[in-house]
Amino acid sequence: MIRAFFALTLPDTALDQIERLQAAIPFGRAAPAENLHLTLAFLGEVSPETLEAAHEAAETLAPPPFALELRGLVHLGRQPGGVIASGVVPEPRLDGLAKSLRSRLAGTGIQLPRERFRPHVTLIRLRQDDADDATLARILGRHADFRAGPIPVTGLSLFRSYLGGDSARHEELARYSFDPADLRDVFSR
Ligand code: 2AM
Repeated sequence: MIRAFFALTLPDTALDQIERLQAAIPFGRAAPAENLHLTLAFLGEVSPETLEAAHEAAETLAPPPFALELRGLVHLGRQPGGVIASGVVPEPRLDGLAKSLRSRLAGTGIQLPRERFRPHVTLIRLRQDDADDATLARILGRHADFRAGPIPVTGLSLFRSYLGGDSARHEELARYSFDPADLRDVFSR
């Protein structure tokens, strides 16, 4: 079985900003730059046939390119533990992209976890005793003005995730670029 997910990758400028922010948070395990992504749909453990069906479904997507912006920090998951993630400025085209991807996947019979789409980029993974509520609240407040972007979204990627060791390893299996004819619009804005 193959553990896989669809995600947006981030450009180097955003990764640099994120790495500076991670360095300013004095606890938890920072996600390495090569693991930073915005998950659109988590497939879980799937067979090679299901992965192929997911790949074919993603190939039919043709949304217009758009840009997004990271903003502020949020804590996700149960405290103690969970993760610190960057939030994302609400962007209907991002929600639309996740929705059409998920409905195409569902159309091929793939069962996705029932979690609603909550755009974020996981930055720090917390162990149970890393930070108490007050410390966590202080850090989230201190970095509430974190911003990264605008980040042009010109395609998405299918990743395989290998668990084990200190942090998972992600391998990009496929990249789905949006219509190159539209890219000039995003970059010229
Ligand atoms: P996240 O950090 O954006 O939450 C690979 O496991 C990736 O899939 C993780 O980095 C995680 O991204 C995302 N993911 C989303 N839902 C998940 C779930 N239920 N279990 C594990 N990973 C999930």
